[in-house]
Amino acid sequence: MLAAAVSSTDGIRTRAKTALTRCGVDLAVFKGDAITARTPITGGDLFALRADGPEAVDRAVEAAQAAFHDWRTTPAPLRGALIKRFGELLGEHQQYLADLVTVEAGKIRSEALGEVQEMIDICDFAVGLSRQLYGRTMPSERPGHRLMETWHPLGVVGVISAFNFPVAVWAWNTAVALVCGDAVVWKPSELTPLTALACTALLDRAIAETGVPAGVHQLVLGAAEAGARLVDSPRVPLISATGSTRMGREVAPRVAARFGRSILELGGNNAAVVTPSADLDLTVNAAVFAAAGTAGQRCTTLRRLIVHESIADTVVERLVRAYGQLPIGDPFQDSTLVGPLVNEAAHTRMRESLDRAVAEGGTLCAGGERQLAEAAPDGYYVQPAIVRMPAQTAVVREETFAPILYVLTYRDLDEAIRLHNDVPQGLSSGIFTADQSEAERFLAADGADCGIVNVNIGTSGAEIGGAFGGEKETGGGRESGSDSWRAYMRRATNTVNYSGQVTLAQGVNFSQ
Ligand code: UN1
Repeated sequence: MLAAAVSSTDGIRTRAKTALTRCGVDLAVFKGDAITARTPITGGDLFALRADGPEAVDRAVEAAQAAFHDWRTTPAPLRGALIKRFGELLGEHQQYLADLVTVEAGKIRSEALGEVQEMIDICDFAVGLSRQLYGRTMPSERPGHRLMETWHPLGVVGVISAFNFPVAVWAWNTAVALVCGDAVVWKPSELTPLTALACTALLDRAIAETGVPAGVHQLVLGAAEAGARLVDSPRVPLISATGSTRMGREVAPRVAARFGRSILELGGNNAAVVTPSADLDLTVNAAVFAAAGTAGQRCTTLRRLIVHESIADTVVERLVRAYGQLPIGDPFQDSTLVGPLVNEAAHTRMRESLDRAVAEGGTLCAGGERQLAEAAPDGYYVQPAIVRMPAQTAVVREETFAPILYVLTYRDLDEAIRLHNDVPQGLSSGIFTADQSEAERFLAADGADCGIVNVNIGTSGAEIGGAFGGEKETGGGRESGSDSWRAYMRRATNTVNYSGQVTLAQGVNFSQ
């Protein structure tokens, strides 16, 4: 289903200006010509901006480090007060921030509001965390000794974020890192500078209002060279980077070479298994959001459906029918469910993958066509695609950041799990079943090998309370909830001797 028209670039620019101003961004930043803020809705240019070069990145790291020296001794619950205020400001500006997410990432309204909600939620979580940065006390083997651990702030955290979650993933890192007593230098995607400016303005306001050291958060806008400088900076003990596996392959060894730590959240190739006992209404409903939602541009997007051969025809038929009803178009229109791809390159990659899939024996069952090319010649709207594959061929094993759902079939659950795990990536997974033993098998040690494993839920749309991340080429990092905070702190093991005597561990005797 198609909307007839899309908003004009001028209208979108006006909307962006209002949102930026309301969030406290000084529009005087729009000088220079190194970065162009644009919108995938029309493909039109909105504003030109300066880019921060390597020296500016160094200055940001220095300023963050200076602020860190005071911030690390601020009691954690007081650090929480900053995030509490920031969360309130996010709530008050939710509509404006969502506008900017729609403008820059092309997300539909509900998903853009949801992304901002994810920021608010992680702030709540981090405020609670500020009173729960627990260390353990262990029994000492020596009399009159106490053995314990303390978690201390780590230093400056470099956050590199991607276009598809331009603000939520930054917030997962930043809310937690700040509560942990770290300072943050943020290098957002060059495709989404406006959301970054708006969030930074709100955080700066919270920083000023709560009397926090001014430099604890720094924004650097720039291309890959700015990111590279941050990655190589010896004064940044932790790099948290979200993006492609290709990007992670560059970042990880460089950070490791200087003995830095990294949290990597890279590509996914997420699959769901559909067993004969599955509730098909629920399955189709969940799969359509997971595969076609966000125009297939989540790292958690459902890319493979592994269906029992006895129900595969029915499942595909129902999916094709549902895909035919999907309203595609301007994400600012309330009825739209599928917005644009981020740019022409994303569309080219989708086309190439579909051609490869067909060459590898696949049958295109739905979608794949470009839409609205007349109304938006530089906007890339596509009909989400479903391709039935005879086997898990090379193209299926790669992540294409676009709405392509490959459907494979299986005979027994062992085969389904084997297929499921036989890809290089390991982010998110799901099983649709009413059979508890099948669900448990999928969740077990010899089941799905991903960081996120769901039952009767699609692969995307995780809550912030859990740890988020995945295995294999997804990079192994964990962010957001649960005990992910530990990666943002350093652990000190403390032994205190109150016995008045020297007793050596392991029974060692060294007395003269
Ligand atoms: C991403 O696509 O990089 O689970 C993050 C989800 C969202 C986060 C996705 N909460 O789909």
